[in-house]
Amino acid sequence: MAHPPAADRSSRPTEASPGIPEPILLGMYRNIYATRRFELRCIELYRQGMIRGYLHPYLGEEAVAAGACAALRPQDYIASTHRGHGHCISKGADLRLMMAEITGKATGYCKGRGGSMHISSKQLNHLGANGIVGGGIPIATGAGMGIKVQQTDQVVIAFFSDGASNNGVFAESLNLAGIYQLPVIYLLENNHYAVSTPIECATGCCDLAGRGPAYGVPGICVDGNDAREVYRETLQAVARARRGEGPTLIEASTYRHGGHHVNDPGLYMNPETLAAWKDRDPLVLMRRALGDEAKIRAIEEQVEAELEAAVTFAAESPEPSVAEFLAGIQD
Ligand SMILES: Cc1ncc(C[n+]2csc(CCOP(=O)(O)OP(=O)(O)O)c2C)c(N)n1
Ligand SMILES: [Mg+2]
Repeated sequence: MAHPPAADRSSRPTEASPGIPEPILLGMYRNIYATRRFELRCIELYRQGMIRGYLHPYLGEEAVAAGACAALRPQDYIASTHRGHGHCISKGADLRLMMAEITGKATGYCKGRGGSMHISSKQLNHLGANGIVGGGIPIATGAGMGIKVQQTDQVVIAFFSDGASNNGVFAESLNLAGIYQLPVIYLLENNHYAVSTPIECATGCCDLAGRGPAYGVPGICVDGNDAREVYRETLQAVARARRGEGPTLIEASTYRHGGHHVNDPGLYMNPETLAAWKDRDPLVLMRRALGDEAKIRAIEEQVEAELEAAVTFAAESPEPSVAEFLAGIQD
């Protein structure tokens, strides 16, 4: 099944980065690189048995979270998915607490109870990754309603993918957000697959951004492999939301670099299509856009040090006690 590489659907040129301050560009590169390296390390740890359960890599999609979260302030919220490591890192997570959580340790973000698919953090205003496909969409919508009632200028990003956009909660949430003009950015990461089902087999109309106007919500299509484009469009959507002008649906076109989860070889993916997308690797695009080798190397060295510290922290952290598992549960 052939899917056009993102460039073909891009709504604007991506060669330069006019108007984006260098600290933002460097920050986006840091988060793309940190996500890439964090996940590759997680896959190694998974093979060694240090990580158990499911692990859904975000490899190839990192620019979406990096670009979108760069448009947020710390007090803004996100809601995430089962493929959520990149959202968490780009929202400012401490790699040590993430690694401890994913390895099921008591020092993790959720005391080791959540694991890869259920990281949340009050401190980061991260409303949670979610093992229920589409589960984050109504949570983000509810947070948007809360912001509206409290009359702050915060915004929420709901990250989700193409499969989730076929769930009923997507339609219900957009409808509600359209009625109440909620400050929510619905960020649809179209990686063209739900497990092994290509998007063409799951919907009669692949223009997913086009679903927004049906609810009075502007729908925008961006190149999800280019963090700069995701950033620019999210920034505009965020500005509209802060002004009280309501929600936006952004469809970021991107592609997984492998199967659905760590144990899925993705044999159903067309190798030529995959190779075309890998030619537009978000990490390489961002590196090219920056061009400053010394600054790139400094970021990478810093991330490598943080990552090693995170692995050591997780390895040396205790398992949660049985008593701790029951704490916080009410009859
Ligand atoms: C409500 C619900 N239905 C089905 C599943 C099983 N499931 C897990 S991931 C997945 C595919 C999700 O596809 P998409 O929303 O495109 O996310 P992606 O994996 O591409 O990031 C499915 C069907 C689930 N976890 N929750
Ligand atoms: Mg998908």
